[in-house]
Amino acid sequence: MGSTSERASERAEYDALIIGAGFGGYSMLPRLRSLGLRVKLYERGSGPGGVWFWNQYPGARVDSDAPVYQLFDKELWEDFTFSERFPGRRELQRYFAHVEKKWDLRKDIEYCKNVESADWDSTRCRWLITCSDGTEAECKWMILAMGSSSKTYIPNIKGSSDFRGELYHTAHWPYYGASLKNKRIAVIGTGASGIQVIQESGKQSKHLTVYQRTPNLCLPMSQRKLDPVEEQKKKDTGIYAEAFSKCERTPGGVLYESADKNTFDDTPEERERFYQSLLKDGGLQFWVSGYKDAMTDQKANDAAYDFWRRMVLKRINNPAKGELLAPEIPPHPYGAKRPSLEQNYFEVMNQDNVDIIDVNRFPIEELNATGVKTAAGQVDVDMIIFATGFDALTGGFKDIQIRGTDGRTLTQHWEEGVKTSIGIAVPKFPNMFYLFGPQAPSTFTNGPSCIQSQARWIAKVVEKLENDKIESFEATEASADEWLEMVREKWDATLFSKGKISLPVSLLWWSGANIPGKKVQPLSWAGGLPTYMQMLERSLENHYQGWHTS
Ligand code: N01
Repeated sequence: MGSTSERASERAEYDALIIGAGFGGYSMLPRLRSLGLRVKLYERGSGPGGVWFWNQYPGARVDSDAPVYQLFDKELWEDFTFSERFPGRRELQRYFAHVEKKWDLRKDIEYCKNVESADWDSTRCRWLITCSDGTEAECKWMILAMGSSSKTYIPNIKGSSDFRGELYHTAHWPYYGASLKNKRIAVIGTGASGIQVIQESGKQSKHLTVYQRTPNLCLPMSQRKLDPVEEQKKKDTGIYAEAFSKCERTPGGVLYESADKNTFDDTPEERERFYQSLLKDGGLQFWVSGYKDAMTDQKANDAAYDFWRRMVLKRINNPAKGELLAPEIPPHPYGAKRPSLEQNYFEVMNQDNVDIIDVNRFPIEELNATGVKTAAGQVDVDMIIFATGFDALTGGFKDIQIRGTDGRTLTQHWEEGVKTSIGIAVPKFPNMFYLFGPQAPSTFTNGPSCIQSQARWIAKVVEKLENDKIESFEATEASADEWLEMVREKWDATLFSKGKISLPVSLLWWSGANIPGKKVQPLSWAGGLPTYMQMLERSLENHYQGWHTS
């Protein structure tokens, strides 16, 4: 090993270093480059896409409507048109390749670069970065764009290493593919990934056993092919541009928002018609555009659940399965967990070769050489698929030892609870911003809408700081304390927590409750994207009132 000074001379120097080549990294890189900064992006995968690079499982597709699940720049959308309303992973990968080419991003990206540590050097106001292949770099600005779902979660089940068949997590699906055909398959978990992989397994497998803990109160996707001629017309007549602009004005960064009426303002007949109309066009509208009291009033929420249940039960002819998939007593208030979008989920669950095991009643006791054992018995399978989700929002930060001004890592700081400044920066970690992470509107928004708004703000701030010759920019403790309060207050006003009705918080990955030992707290800002952006702007007023500068 050379001396410190020798090593320093081998260190690549950048003005800004971005970690992650998903929507976050791709939103940041061109913006910082256009400021004239020397920028580099490190990505641990071998290609772009972030979640769309890693989630290779059969059936993976987005549940945000086209055209708003993309970057909103005209030069990108004018010559790329998605072919489906809800694009699949392959098309999303092609989209990232299109962005990379169009913006000539590749020259500033290094793939297969796994960042292991980042240390703040307070004498020089630089981040010192180390990668697992020995690469060292330093930068003034560090942007963490690992996203909300980069660290997978697999429950610790006895005997996992004894299983002799194929075993995958949905987000670590082999790149070369893994056939489901004619196999006996077990799927553990029924979140968004579970629903999608179950639909595919149901089509192809010999037998499928689904291990369900909480039924997914999913909604019809109403997938459809997009007509390129129609889409071109929408581009030419300003409909695309208006859609992207609207995404910056609605709380969820989507094209729709809740109705301006309460549930019981309508008669039962009107209510029925309204619910039907929300379901008719598919997508998340039943959740997002419903009555405005649906997430704050128990009775209003019950009415939505009752309607949803009636619709689902019509599609299930086995009463025992019906009770597991759409139980009489709701598992939680409707929408307090993000509903997924389904295409033929309930028909698949109806099939004779598909079994559902309720793991609340029959917990998984062990995995063994041939399959899965619960109190209901042994099921021998060829493949086990963990669709058990992520250490969401904060997990990705744990893979990098990030040491701030006091030498403690970010993970150590957050062990006592996540505290951030407006969901974009952390006290004691100067010149560091993150995108689509904890205490931002992340979970409650369309990803690209939230990410691009944050990226625009970061680029604007960096430009201003560079012009003002500021070397160090650090969130104040006071602003982080204030933000913590505000996040809690907004959360408490909804059904996500102890608001006006019962508490489903223990069920939510939105609060960290899915990870054993993780502190349970609100991890997303429930006050909407426009309000969030106002808070960011306000923090800069009166000479950067929410920040220390030097
Ligand atoms: O993960 P999840 P996901 N035994 O955490 C269950 C985005 N996404 O990968 O509900 C048995 O939602 C767990 O049970 P419960 C999207 O934002 C988007 O599916 O906690 N089961 C749950 O059913 C999404 O919300 C898309 O009781 C266990 C499941 O595993 C987010 O990613 C596609 C268990 C985990 O579901 C996460 O989705 C995919 C155990 N020990 C993902 N532990 C689209 O855009 C956990 N579970 C379409």
